[in-house]
Amino acid sequence: MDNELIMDAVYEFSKVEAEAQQFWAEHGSFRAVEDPAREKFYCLSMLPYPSGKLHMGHVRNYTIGDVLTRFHRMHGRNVLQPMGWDAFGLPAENAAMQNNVPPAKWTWDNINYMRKQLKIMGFALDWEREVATCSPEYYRWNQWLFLRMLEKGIAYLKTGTVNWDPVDQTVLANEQVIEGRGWRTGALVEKRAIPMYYLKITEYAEELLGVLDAMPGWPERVKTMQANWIGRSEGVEIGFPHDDGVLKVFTTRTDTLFGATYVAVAAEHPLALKAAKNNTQLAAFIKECKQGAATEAELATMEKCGMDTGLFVTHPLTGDKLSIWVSNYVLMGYGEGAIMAVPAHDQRDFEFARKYGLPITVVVRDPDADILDERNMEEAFITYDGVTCNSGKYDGLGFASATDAIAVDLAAKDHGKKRVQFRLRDWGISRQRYWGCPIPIVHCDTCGTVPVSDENLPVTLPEDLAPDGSGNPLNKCEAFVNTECPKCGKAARRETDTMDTFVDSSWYFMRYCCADNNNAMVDERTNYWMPVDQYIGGIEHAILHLLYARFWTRVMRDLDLIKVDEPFTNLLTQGMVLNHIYYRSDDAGRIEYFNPADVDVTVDDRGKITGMLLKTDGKPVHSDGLGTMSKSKNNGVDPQDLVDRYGADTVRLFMMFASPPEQTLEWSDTGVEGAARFVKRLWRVVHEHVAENRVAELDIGALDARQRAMRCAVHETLAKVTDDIGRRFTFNTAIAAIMELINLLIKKRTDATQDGAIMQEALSIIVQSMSPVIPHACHVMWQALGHDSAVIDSTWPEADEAALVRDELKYVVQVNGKLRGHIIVPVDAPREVIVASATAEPNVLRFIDGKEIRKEIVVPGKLVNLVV
Ligand code: ANZ
Ligand code: ZN
Repeated sequence: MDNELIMDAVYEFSKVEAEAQQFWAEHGSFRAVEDPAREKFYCLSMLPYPSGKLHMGHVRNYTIGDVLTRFHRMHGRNVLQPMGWDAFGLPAENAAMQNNVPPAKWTWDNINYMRKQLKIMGFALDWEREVATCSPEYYRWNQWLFLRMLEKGIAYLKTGTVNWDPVDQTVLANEQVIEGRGWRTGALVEKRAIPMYYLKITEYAEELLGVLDAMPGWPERVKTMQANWIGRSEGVEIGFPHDDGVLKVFTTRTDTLFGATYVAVAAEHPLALKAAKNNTQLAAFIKECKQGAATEAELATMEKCGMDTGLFVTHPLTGDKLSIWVSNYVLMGYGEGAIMAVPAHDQRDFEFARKYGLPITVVVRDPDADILDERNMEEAFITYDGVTCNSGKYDGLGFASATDAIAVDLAAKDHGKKRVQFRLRDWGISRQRYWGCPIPIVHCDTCGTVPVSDENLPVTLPEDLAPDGSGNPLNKCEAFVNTECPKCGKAARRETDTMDTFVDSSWYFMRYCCADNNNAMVDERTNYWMPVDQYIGGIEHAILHLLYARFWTRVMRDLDLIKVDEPFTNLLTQGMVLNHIYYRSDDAGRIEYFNPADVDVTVDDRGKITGMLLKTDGKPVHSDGLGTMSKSKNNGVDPQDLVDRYGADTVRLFMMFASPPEQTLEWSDTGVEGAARFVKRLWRVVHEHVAENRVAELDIGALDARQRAMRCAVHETLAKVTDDIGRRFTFNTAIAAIMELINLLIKKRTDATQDGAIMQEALSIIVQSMSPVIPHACHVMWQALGHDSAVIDSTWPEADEAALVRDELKYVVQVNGKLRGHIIVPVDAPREVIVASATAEPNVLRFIDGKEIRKEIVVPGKLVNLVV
């Protein structure tokens, strides 16, 4: 290392940042090498979609990851922090249509630009492991694993429904359907049944749910979201006999069986289709249902309608005839696609029964009240704490005993068995989209669907196509489509569906471990690094991405490719970055949003807003409060502008200081300026100290009380900062503590010889503690302080226990419970001395002067309260 001290008096961020980055690049500082002898730490941030340029959410996410990376590295751990690109997906196709550039070019251009931006931020990334999911070297392993899944029956073909735009003659993704219409054409979207590939995530449902409790490193809220999504229900499958067989329903309320007054099936249910064969009205109704809402959320709010099939089932215990209805609130994809309807105790059934005049029978009662009269019920009576009634020999039982008793009798008649039902569905991965990983399947007229053989992987996606709005361009690409059947060799056609992009992000973190291996998906290095020790990303991925990654990891485990069960040991979900929203609306109700940077906000001296004027025309705009930074609200701040103005360190510092990572971060220009001032101040203090060139060695035995107190503050702050960063993730309080410490040192230091030594120790500790947050400035300051190693290679300092022993204590002094002053007394001061010191404090004296002290309360180490 260059020992010559180069530290300008004035902090010039561009020079400082270039110098530090050059050092890291030359020394390969962030290259991670497997070393079984060392404790590893895999620090991972969710990879970005290459949309064009970094936004504030990225910057926040990656700064958090970087602070932790550098912190753990300085603790001697072998840290891996990689980066890559979630590069397939719809936005590239939309951009392609707008600008007529192939998605591949658009994507790679964006990647190249955003990579530069990440480098400017100074993140400690190992760029040798970079992965782009749109590169054949990566996605060939999607294809390879898909083939393994096919062999094991984890991947299978099934008819699924898609959104079909009849005008564009194309399949739409869910997000392209807006209020039932195609986003481009505005045409009414139809449901179409087509064959698609599914992955059996349901086979892992029990495990994915069961282990959540044993994952202390995940936020409770995320675990709850996952549990709800998996949705485990214990219930009974009940058979209702009819003329041609038995209608099965799934219920979680077997205790209400005697209250079933009709049964209902989904529009796609075989019984509905059969009944519709000679009932045109019913056929029309079924068709209407198919066009309707698709999601469960939509179904919940939708008007419930149905139609009687004219058919009947027999109640398995009473023998009563119950009519069979087709109804739009019964989902084909859940349970048996059929329900027993209990209007008295299920709100959907209640509304339906009232609408169509179906009978309602109360079979659960509040044990301390009369049985409800169905004629004047206004809503279903829903409770698990009631007892059964109107249920023959089962009367008077609670939920659990009624369920058990009825289930036993149903089982004896072979009309029911207990079972567990999951809300989770198998994962449909076929997308009728161009910009994705090709599904490695060939369609042969003779052999059917035939998997591509391993030697012929990857099935490479042509990169020169551009969608034009008329469906997947792969369909028209003869060079791609025409091939030979791997089985019989005859001419055949390639599958043109591509994989859901969630496939790409389900295992990228394992590929980083061995990104250069072109012979295998993963290798021993993957076992070294996995699981990820710290994963950081947005809460919007709490469900699907994390669940798919957990599933995919288990599939790879069961194929003996890796050894871990859970991919992410600790999870941190960072909050959104918010900014003000300003708008105007015209008479037609059209809303125009203005960027906060273009609005002048005036405040009175109390901070109350007095005006919001658009800078360009001086006329008022309205405020819509704070909201997530987004294009649609035009309230984004471009991180690049800030970096250009203030440097990466200031931007990083603002991000970490403005709020704790899991909470939302409110954008503030003054906050950024404050961060910039702090970096400059620290720089100035260090520069002054270095320039003074006070060379005395620290001699702890020679320190006086004032000097010991200074050192105590330094080491107390260090202990706090270490805990705040490493355990609590409260980077903001760590930074605040350092700011306070600097103020205190400046106030307390004198020209005394040992003060120079204390400042040397203190500033070294401060620079090391701040280096994860503002690594560039700290890199230069550390050298200037005379250290031989680079700060990134230095060992995180440890608080000196001896320095933490205080020889003085600070007491709060109250008079009649009100704060009146502070005193400092020796640690071993007896009670009389403490009280004497308190009563002598000038401000306290004003409140007790001439009065009789009736009581003296002393809380050791804390407080004195004088009662007068
Ligand atoms: C009778 C009953 C009585 C029900 C009652 C509820 C309350 P979870 O808890 O989500 O598993 N159900 C079953 N299959 C359905 C389908 N395909 N579409 C719509 N609803 C369906 O929900 C289980 C309950 O949801 C089942 O219990 C069934 O209604 C309904 F007082 O059966 B219940
Ligand atoms: Zn063939």
